[in-house]
Amino acid sequence: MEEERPAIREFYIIESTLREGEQFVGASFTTGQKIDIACALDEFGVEYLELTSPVVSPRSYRDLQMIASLGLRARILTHIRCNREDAARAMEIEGLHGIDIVIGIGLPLRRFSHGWDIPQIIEKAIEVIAFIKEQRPELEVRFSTEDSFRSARADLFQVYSEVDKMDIHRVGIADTVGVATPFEVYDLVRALKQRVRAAVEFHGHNDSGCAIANSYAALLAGAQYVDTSVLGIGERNGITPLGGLIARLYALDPNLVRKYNLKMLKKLDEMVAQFVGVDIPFNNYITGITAFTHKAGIHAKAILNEPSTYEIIDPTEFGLSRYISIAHRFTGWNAVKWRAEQLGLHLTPEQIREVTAHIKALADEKPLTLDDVDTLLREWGDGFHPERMKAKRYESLETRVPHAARSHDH
Ligand code: HCA
Ligand code: CU
Repeated sequence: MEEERPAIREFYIIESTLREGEQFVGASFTTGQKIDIACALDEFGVEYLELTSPVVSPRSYRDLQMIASLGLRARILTHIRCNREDAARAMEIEGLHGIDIVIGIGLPLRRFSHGWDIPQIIEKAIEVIAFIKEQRPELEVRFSTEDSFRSARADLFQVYSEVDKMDIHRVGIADTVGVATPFEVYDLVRALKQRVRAAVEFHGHNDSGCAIANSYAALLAGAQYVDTSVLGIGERNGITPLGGLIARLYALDPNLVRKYNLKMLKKLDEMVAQFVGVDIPFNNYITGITAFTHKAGIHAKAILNEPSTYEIIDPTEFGLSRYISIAHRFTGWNAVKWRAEQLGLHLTPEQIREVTAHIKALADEKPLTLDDVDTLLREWGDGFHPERMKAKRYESLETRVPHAARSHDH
């Protein structure tokens, strides 16, 4: 019998680097940077770009208009509060494809933010949605509730059922504070899908490290839209990172993400990291410097024979390469042999064994670099052995000390 696979078929990425990402503390994108990000994301192939509300500032308005006029393949959305004024401003934008409306329905927000009760929220939502549908019926409309996981379910379902009657495109649930677990997300999406005709979108923050797993759970439960940002930038420690979601989906089935231009991911991560003044984390999904680095001799041996032994993601699909770290005490014969071959050296099995033992012993004494190992391999290839090499290293160290510094000693 065929194994039953979780069903994720059609899904779309709503890329929010230019909205949620702008709320990251380090972000203050210039118009040029926004265009660069939008074009790169478009080339990557995300289906939607969500941009900051035109109400935020005059430049936000101009930039939204500018990006909506670029004629990108990605559909352009903007994100507004649930009121007529915001909706009216958004509808002035030519080339816009949709409006994402958000409102908080949890008690704290009702009490400390807008102050409306549930019937008032429903009334307001219906008014704003009707306004948009009347003025710009071609626009996609999404209605979402902030902090959905700390809102009472009865309230949530009441609000969603009412707005769903307006025949909107999507309803969104947002884990605004990053408190939800994958099980809760799965459960809520399932329950919501039974109550609405609209497609479901998930937006998840990463405060407790569940953003990717939560987005994945949402998709498994039948959500079709997931919000991401490049490197996950957003409020506090951000939301589901684009690369992390891609990694997660690739791990389920590479065909799910081959609709995207995967080789662009590195460039995207680098670009946004630079614009917001951070480094790509060393352990980042796919693009982190150590993401495809193998160290232990046993791993290296298996990887050299068959990469899938210790890799669920093929780096070459992302235009990246794996790296086998050999300059340490865990190193092994196979990895050292592989490196010697890479360097075009012809060492006998005996020599490989000797040099491997030597690398291990040296690594116990001090940290080694790949350069050190390469030098050793070359010297071994030339017929050197440890004692003669010691002398040689000493010599080369000497010659590296600048003359002026040496003359000082006299
Ligand atoms: C916020 C709003 C939001 C909105 C999410 C959405 C959130 O910045 O507080 O529109 O679905 O996380 O609730 O980003
Ligand atoms: Cu958010």
